[in-house]
Amino acid sequence: MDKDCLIAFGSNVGDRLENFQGISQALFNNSRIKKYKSSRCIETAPIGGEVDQKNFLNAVIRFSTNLSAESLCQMLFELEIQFGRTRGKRWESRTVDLDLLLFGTDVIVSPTLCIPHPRMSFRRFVLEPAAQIASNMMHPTSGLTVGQLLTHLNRMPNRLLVVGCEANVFAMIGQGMKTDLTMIDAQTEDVGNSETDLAGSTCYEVVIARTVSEFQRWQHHAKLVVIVLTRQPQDHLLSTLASSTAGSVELNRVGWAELIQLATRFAGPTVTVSDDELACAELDAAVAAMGHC
Ligand code: PH2
Ligand code: MG
Ligand code: MG
Repeated sequence: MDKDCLIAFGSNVGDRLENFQGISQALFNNSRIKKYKSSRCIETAPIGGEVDQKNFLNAVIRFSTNLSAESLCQMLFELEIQFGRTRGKRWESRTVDLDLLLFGTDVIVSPTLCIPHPRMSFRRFVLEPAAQIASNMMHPTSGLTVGQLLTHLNRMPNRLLVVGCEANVFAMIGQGMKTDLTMIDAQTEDVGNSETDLAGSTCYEVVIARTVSEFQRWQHHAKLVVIVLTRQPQDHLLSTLASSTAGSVELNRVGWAELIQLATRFAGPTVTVSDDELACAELDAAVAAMGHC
């Protein structure tokens, strides 16, 4: 059975257009690839990585293939090398980056593969070209189509809905993020309150959901759900969480698991980080990647 596949192209080193045309030719001429279709190229500002990187040329390519996900990724990896890709630090400049975004509606998590691509659902430089050729393609973990994900990005207020141990989240986000953030209280604040103020602003609001009902109340008013997995032992986490909510809610293992599960199934983009220094850079990059309408 052929799979309907979506891949992302990115290049910010060398002749970017020549790189794109070379990759397009190679894929188009491959006998295992059928129904080749590509979006137009867009020029985008670099997200994450070193500050002095050049702009990217980004595009999205759709095709069907009878290759397995593993063989397809191996083939993309070899193409990257053929086009001069070298690998050093994460998010460094590259001649060609080819990421498998969607492989039918398969969800694959293995040591070598993560499909859907974990950051595709909030990256404007992926969703805008993808919507040109794959608006109706399903993103299996959010349950939204590519077109709906882009609409979500455009319509939702600049707000992060965070699930995680409140004390850790405050410490982590407060410490190291470069994004201009305002913390608001999930319990007392009204969902509609500041939405108009957030429109067109680069400032983001952060709401921490401590209970299932808080999550349910805020989930239709957030651009991105952030799941902060802590490295602390569960029991410690639960007691910190219980004390930080001042006895207002009963938190137990079941409640916590339910909250994480709900967040994971959010009908929109999610990002999962752990409570370490890398998380701030990851979240800053995620916010930057959502861009402006
Ligand atoms: N890819 C990255 C990191 N940052 N920024 C833009 N604009 N385009 C990309 O393709 C891109 C990026 C990691 O693969
Ligand atoms: Mg990439
Ligand atoms: Mg890559």
